[in-house]
Amino acid sequence: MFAKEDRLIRINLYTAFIALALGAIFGLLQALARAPAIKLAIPFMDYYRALTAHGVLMALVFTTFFIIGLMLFGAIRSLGIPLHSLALGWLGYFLMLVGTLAAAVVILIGKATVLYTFYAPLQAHPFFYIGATVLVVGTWVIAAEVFLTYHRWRHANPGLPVPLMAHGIMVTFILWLIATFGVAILMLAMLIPWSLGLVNRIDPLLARTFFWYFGHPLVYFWLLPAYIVWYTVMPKLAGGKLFSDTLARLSFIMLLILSTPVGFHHQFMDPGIAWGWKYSHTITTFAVAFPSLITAFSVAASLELAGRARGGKGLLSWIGKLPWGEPAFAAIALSMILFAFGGAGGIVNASYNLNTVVHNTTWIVGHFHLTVGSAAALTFMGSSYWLLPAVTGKPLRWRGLAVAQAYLWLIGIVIFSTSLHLAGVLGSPRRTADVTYGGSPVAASWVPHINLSAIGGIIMFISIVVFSIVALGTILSSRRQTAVIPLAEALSGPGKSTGTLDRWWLWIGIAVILVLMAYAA
Ligand code: HAS
Repeated sequence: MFAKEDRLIRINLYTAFIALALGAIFGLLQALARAPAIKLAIPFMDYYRALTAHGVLMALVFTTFFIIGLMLFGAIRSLGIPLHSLALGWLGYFLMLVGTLAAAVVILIGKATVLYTFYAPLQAHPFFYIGATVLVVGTWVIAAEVFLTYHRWRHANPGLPVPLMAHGIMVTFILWLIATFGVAILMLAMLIPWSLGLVNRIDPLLARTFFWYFGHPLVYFWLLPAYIVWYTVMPKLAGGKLFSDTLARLSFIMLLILSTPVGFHHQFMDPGIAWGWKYSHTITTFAVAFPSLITAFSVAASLELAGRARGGKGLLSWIGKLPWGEPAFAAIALSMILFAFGGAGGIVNASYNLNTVVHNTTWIVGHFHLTVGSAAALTFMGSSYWLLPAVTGKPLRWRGLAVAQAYLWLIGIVIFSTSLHLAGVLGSPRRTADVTYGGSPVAASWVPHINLSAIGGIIMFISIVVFSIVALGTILSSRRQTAVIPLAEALSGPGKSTGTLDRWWLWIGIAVILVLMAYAA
């Protein structure tokens, strides 16, 4: 029924997989170059260029293309109608691809070594900024596609609650539009004119503020698709039902309104921002952790229901009854467990006094490999194990390898992230090529941890190689099989009619008011 749409979805997913594989190579090179025990000389480029390529490929390219593929799949399957216009979908894809290639070329030739945060006054070739802008415009075209498709569904189904998956997808794209407003101003009004030489001055603090206006909701643009899978697919993979549809909607809406007015928590240590603003962003930062706490409760309750339905008894023995040998379930469940630690680290980061200790140290690198690198990336890899069969019509190949991939990621990331957290507390700065600081005795305390992190990095690399083998084996397989899409039913909710949580304009209005209060008041 959706054969033409599935082609578009497949190409988005395959592009994401290529970015993941290339990003993993740069990740491995970095881990080996940074470890004093190995000190690998990266071929053809220095550490910072490799770091930029790794960050951009993983954090911006892999995530964006995968999310677009997953969201398009979820939109049409949950609404039960084809896309509004396939041409719009392809236009969005090609814009994203052209933008990515432009930025990638200038990074690889060493003209855009500005890391994935591209802070001024580090300056890149104009093609980097223009490419990134075209990539974002491509995502706006896809957002328009999703909104138009939703509009058609709504027209045909007045008064009905939006299916939960589509609800989460709408929230993801609305949040994305609000977030990318900040990066659009940063690019068009500041970085592009500056890189073209049209203006010769730039205000680094203002540029960072616009970056983090965008950068924090960006992390929820990564997280929301993972949450959509945790709520709408995981209960089914576990063999149970979603605990509460309404709680899921509530957490999506809370993320929508609270994700943007928090950017200053990335700038606690920046001079030039009054303490009152930093304090107000601290409050909203703690508030935005609430939907994640709701998620922890609801998803754990759904899994407990499944575990008990499988015969689990007692306080915790239901956990052992869950299908830990199933590739998609194992990867996604492990990503949840890792996120519990990543989220706790986020609370540390958000506490001003503790932030003074961990800011700009490898602790932060440990934090974001548990969050975007596990809650999001491992969920995306796990989701590929049911998504690829659904969009290719082929069974998943080498299921045992796929299960091993998930556990390898767990082992690798635990070693990698724990050692970086520990090194960070000892004061090891992030984004430095020479970890030893020329043999400084202070640096000697964190060197063993950095060496250990390289072992974690190697295991994570192997995990991505195994993932790539399974994905490629499935894509190239000649076997055919009709896949069942694992969409969960809810134990409770939604009601029969559209509730307040489906009223988009109300929540968009509140989100915009909060943004104005946090940044423009
Ligand atoms: Fe963060 C820095 C605070 C969440 C990503 N964060 C970063 C950076 C990245 C990032 C990339 O306040 C570095 C940026 C850079 O390069 O400079 N972060 C938070 C807080 C949260 C948080 C309070 N971060 C995320 C998520 C990310 C992400 C999500 C990506 C996807 N972060 C910060 C701060 C900084 C920061 C400061 C700046 C630091 C600095 O100084 O530079 C919260 O939203 C976290 C809430 C989450 C929880 C966990 C809930 C647990 C769940 C798991 C459930 C598990 C179950 C187990 C059910 C409270 C939902 C299942 C059971 C079974 C048996 C299977």
